[in-house]
Amino acid sequence: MAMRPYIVGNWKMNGTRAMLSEARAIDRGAERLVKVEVALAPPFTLIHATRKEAALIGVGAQDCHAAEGGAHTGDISAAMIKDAGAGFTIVGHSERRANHGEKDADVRAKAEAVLAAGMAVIVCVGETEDQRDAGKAESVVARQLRGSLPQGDNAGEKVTVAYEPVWAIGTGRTPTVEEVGAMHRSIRAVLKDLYGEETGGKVRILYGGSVKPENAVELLGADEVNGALVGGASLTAESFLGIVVAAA
Ligand code: G2H
Repeated sequence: MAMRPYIVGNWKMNGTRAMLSEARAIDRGAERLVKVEVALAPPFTLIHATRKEAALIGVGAQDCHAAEGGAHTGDISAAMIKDAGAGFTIVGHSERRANHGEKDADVRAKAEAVLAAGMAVIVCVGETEDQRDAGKAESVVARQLRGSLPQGDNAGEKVTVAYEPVWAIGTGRTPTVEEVGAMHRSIRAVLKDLYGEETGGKVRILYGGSVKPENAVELLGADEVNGALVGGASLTAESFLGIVVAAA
């Protein structure tokens, strides 16, 4: 049976309380589209308010610290995020890997902290343009998966993977449907190897990178694509709901 598509908006470092009206509109729009699971990851500062304003959609965070607490000025733990009303956290986004030097082991520690706090986790992976041009895209992503995905009992049951080719993020460029399908099939094989045939077969694999209403039908139709992680096009209800409609 086909999986229910999962469309997640990643607001990145965008949004003040004025943007809660968009979250409300997304929530109202999603109500009519029960075939699709919809979620938003606003900045930390809006998690609590988004949870209160948008009752139906999932609400999550974009990152967390791996430690439970302590002397980490400016950081936020997974338990704090859950306490603010979140049900999931994204980890390992390429902007975190590039801008904050996060390595696979850091991403895994964060993913395991998210699960320990009782939330689901979205783990991001993706190759750079140079790596793709060198023919190493699939091996790079496989290495990231093996190094970043959480381990432990039942870990695979609360995991979603987001494949985001770095060269497609915010650039307007997207891989071909064939390239997306080939990568997602390769990710599925790694997931089955890591988590077993049954659990690995059920992990949702999202595509991310310049998804828009205009290209969503095509990208979501690629092999083994179970949804999308959407940045720029999630900032208004109009464009985000256009993608949700395309997934329905
Ligand atoms: C990739 C994506 C969301 P955008 O980072 O995670 O952003 O859709 O703006 O490329």
